[in-house]
Amino acid sequence: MTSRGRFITFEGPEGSGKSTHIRRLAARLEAAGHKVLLTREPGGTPTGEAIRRILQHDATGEPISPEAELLLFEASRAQLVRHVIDPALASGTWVLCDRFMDSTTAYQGYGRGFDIETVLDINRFAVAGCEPDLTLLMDVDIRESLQRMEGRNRLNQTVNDRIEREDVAFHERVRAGFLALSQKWPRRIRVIHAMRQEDEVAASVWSAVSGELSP
Ligand code: Z5A
Repeated sequence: MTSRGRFITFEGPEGSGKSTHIRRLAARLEAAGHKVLLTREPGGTPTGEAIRRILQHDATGEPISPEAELLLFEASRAQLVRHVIDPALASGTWVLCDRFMDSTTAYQGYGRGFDIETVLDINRFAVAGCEPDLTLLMDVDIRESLQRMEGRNRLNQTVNDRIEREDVAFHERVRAGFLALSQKWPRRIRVIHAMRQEDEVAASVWSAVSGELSP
């Protein structure tokens, strides 16, 4: 019988290096002989990617209410879990996901101000027991996060999306929210200090993964 794969999520403020380090970890796990699937939220399925376009750029031209925003993130997640993550884990694949349920608690709960227990309940409904084995919280201060996003936008000639345009106080609440979650679930959520050189951060990511999950 195939043993179940492992489920690892990356969380943190924008520009904290999630995409960079998820790719590095995938390469290292593959080199160690694991089958790895990389995915992201919102997105990762055709339905989820359509939801992502609506969420990031007000694609309909109509302002999105905070309630609709919360439910759209959860709808993308419900689809991703059932169509991608659960089947992959069942076939023994390691799943690495760029953002997952803790982002909703941090952004819509702590950031927008929805009741945290309500957000946690809706998360539970969406994931139906498919919770991460390990979450790497890439922590950077918000000034650094905003500087990195500016640098990335200059390089790629892109502009900030709808949520990135929120004010500094919003992003500070989100960061504090992530840190509060890491205190609530210290075994699952490991804080990685992501303001160091990229190689040092990658070493901490690997040490958390290999120590916790013995790849
Ligand atoms: N959102 C939500 O509100 N609720 C939810 O439930 C979910 C999401 C799931 C998704 O954005 C948005 O949706 C996000 C939260 C919200 N919005 N905000 N704001 P996304 O997926 O498009 O993007 P992101 O998750 O915010 O991250 P990002 O922009 O892709 O950044 P990143 O992946 O964390 O970082 P990166 O791309 O690896 O690196 C960013 C830059 O920093 C890049 O130029 C790197 O070369 C540089 N970098 C990386 N590491 C370092 C180090 N160590 N030193 C210096 N520079 C570095």
